[in-house]
Amino acid sequence: YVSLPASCVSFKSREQVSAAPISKARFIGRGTASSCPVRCLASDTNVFDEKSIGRRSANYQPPIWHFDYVQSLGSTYKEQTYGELVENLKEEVREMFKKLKNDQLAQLEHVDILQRLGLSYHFGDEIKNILRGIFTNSSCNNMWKEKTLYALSLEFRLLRQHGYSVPPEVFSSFKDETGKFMASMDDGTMAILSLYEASFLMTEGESILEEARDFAIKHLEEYIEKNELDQNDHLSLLVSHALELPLHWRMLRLETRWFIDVYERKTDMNSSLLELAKLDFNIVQSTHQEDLKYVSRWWRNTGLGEKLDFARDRLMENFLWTVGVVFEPQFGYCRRMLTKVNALITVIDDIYDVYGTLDELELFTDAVERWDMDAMDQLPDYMKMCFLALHNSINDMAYTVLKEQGLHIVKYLKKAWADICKTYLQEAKWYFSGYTPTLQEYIQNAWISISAPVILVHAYFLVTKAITKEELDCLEEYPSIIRQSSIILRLADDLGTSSDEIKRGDVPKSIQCYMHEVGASEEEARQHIKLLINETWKQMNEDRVAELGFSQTFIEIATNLARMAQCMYQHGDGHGIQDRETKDRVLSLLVNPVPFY
Ligand code: LA6
Ligand code: MN
Ligand code: MN
Ligand code: MN
Ligand code: MN
Repeated sequence: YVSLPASCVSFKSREQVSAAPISKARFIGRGTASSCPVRCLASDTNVFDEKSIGRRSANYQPPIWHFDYVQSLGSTYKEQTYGELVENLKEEVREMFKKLKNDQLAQLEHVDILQRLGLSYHFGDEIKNILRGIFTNSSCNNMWKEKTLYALSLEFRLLRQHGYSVPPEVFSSFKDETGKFMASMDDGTMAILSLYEASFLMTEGESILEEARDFAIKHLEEYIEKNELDQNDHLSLLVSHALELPLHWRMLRLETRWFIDVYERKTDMNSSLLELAKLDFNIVQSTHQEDLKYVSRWWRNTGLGEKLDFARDRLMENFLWTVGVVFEPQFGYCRRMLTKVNALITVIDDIYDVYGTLDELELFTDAVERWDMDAMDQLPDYMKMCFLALHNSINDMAYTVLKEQGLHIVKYLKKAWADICKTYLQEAKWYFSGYTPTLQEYIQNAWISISAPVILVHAYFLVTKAITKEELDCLEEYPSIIRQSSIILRLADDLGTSSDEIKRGDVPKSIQCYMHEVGASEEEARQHIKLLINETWKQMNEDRVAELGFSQTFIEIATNLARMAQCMYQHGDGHGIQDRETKDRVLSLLVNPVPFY
């Protein structure tokens, strides 16, 4: 079963043993690298114990993206080479803005297209000015009534997206005497599509937007039915894409990659805009590749992928999460550090969910809470590695903030890790005692155990230039926007992963808790969870506007995490299972440049 002496000889030969398909036995020898014979005896007894422990296994597949492959990535689209061309094209776009000065609708469409082509981050000031002007004009002169459904919906969506509070009543004029939305042939499908996308900016209690959404969905579904045969119709393409997931919920980079292809086929497209979009996408991709290569070296140096064979080794997928959360080239450091955070979370989650015994998990939780080297002594070897990797990586990030901003933030980071470990432990206890919590009890714990709070606390420090005391106090209590983002991530994850989790043995997830609590079928429970995701988005939309204390960057990051969750779990477990949609996404976002011809 396991070649015992090997674990006593030297670290090196233990690694060789590891190459054999006896993965789980790898950490059986508790001795250190150069153990003496006495330690060997100790190992002997441990092997005996180990066999009776009966650890679970998730049978995760080894990574499909190998180190050498990742290191070989390199695109020719370097910023230096294309800098001048990009600058000229950007200047052209600014000229377009000027030409549209007297046409509000055209301005809004221009902003929308820039956003969808992934270019809006270059034109932050221009866009801000345009929207401010339009908002002032519409609200001061109460111009809402004068607009077509198409124009109003587009304006409503863009203004709310950028933090303006536009009242939902602006849509009142599109309802008849009985309070129903009017379907008018003149409005057309483009208008209904525009209304549909706008409705996802709704906050709680805005029933008019709820009606608008139901109305739009019904009409768009009819449109698709009628046009089923016409696969090449531009509008059908847009409509079916929108029905799959609304724009407001979509991962930005993937949407950009998709929209570049759609825009190219549009008959009245602007070729400079298209060229800029493609160039920019490829340049951004090349900076992502450098970030990826850096973290891939870091990951290999930790040795965790190799040593902790029971855990998911998913560096590429962890990086994809990060790109979903923050893609702009200037946030490379943040991307690199957040990928480390994700990789550590993924491994630690598997320790708690799959491999660890309850006793071990108690010890690990205690060590993280104490954040103390001495607490490490009590841990089994496999946990020692993980603990020290965590400790080193996180302290390293804190060191950078100390160096650059003079702020001592270890306290905040370690609290986030202690919080997640405590909730992991709670789930393990529930699992081992066979307890099924109520849905509410479950969520109260699980919004933390999904790791979004850890990710977002780190993200805050990685992107905030001027950290304030108020924000720090707020952060410690996890502000609402963090909570909403976490709940969406949790629920989306449960929809995508719980079937496999229950099969291998794991705590009941939201779906099972709800089924148990109200006696619902699995399908009903899934519908209920989807409904909760909808509700949570409403609160998130409110927080996006209300929590002005946080920077726009941070608010976008929190929103993007929820978007990324819906992307990753759109077709099942996209994080654990590498070779389906996730693989195609990695290829199109991180590997292949957009072709020019
Ligand atoms: C999902 O795994 C997982 F690993 C996460 C930590 C989700 C988000 C991951 C990032 C951003 P699983 P559990 C790296 O479905 O056990 O096992 O909480 O999470 O359901
Ligand atoms: Mn492995
Ligand atoms: Mn898990
Ligand atoms: Mn877990
Ligand atoms: Mn899960």
